Amino acid sequence: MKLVVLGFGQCGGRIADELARLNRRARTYRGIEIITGAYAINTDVADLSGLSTIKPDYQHRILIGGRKTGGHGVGKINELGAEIAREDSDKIIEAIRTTKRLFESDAFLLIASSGGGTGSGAIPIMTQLIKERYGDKPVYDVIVLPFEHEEQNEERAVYNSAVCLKSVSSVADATILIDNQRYIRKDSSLRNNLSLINQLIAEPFYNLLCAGEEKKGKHIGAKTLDAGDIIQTLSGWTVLGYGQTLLPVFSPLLKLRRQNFKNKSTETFNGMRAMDAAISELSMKCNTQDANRAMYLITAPAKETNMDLIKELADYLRELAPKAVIRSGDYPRKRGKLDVTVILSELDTVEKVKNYYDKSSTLTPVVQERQEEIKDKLKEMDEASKDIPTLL
Ligand SMILES: Nc1nc2c(ncn2[C@@H]2O[C@H](COP(=O)(O)OP(=O)(O)OP(=O)(O)O)[C@@H](O)[C@H]2O)c(=O)[nH]1
Ligand SMILES: [Mg+2]
Repeated sequence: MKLVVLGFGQCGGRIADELARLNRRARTYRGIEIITGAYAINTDVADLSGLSTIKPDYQHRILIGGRKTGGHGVGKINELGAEIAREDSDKIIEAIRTTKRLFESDAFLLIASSGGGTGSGAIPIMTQLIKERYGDKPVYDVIVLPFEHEEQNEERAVYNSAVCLKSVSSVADATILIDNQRYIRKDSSLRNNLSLINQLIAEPFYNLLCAGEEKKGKHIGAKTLDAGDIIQTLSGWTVLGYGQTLLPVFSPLLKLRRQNFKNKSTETFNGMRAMDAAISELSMKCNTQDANRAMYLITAPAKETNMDLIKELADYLRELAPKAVIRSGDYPRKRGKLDVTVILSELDTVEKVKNYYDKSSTLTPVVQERQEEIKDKLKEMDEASKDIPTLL
């Protein structure tokens, strides 16, 4: 599957940069292309210059709202992020138009955090405009949710998230939810290592996008999972999971073991372990039973996958998501590793999103009142200065 990737704000830009790196990896090690164009869009010049893989010209690192913000961001005011995106949308659309293999691309992937100002304000506006312009391609939005400590200490993070999620969910073909907090569950030192979190966020996309683009026979599985399957799976609220099991590479006994029945169960066990890890490490906590569509991809040495394993994994996922239409595929790759990528989509209940909505309905009047107060105070300042001459 080939994507056009657009990252908005600091978080979105950095994750788009990470995906651009995955594309470089796919090109170097697998000779395939998974991203046709990668763009970062921000109101902050410093954030744009801090990226490393997205091309460093103004058409790929796009500064918006330069006049309004002086290149310093919108300070978490997502209404301003939205307004600026609308005003400068031509710049972004024009950049997309020049993407070399735009017409070969299967979909757009837009990324932003929900808690900031620029990304969370710009992403719904651009999703809508891109959909209007390129109606034949789906538009998927990746939304990164704030850390717990941010939700507790900054009511703007909760309010922005609610507004962003509501807006995005009404325009995007699917909203992929990524909860920052999930990535520091096991190791809280990661909180200060956003770049490692970004790598973990991007990783599941690697095999998922590569599988359907393979041209070499030995890497084509019994059941290929291509762009069509992914498009059929992605709809509405969505989460991703990724898990892996390391396999012994040089085992003289391996060949012998493979021939007997016992070994088959070892292979199945390895696969189940990876699937287990994928499900327990979902990008956001949810109830798997709420999924109406699901998909898994198993990437492993051809000899490590067998029909038993594929069937076992399908049965396992069916138990976890009994309502879901399940699609699956296998992707034969080199020795030493077995990994499973899972998508749970069309979730009909998402507690975390509902919580943002609940908390924000009490915050909405407070935020609006505060904005009125700011306006009143500025008016007072204007009044006080009315008899003072000006130099302009
Ligand atoms: N995973 C991840 N989260 C990030 C990263 N950078 C910021 N965040 C999260 O994103 C939220 C803040 O949004 P930003 O993306 O920094 O904001 P912005 O879109 O640039 O908007 P303004 O700076 O307000 O103009 C917080 O919840 C951060 O924890 C990143 O590189 N990776
Ligand atoms: Mg910023």
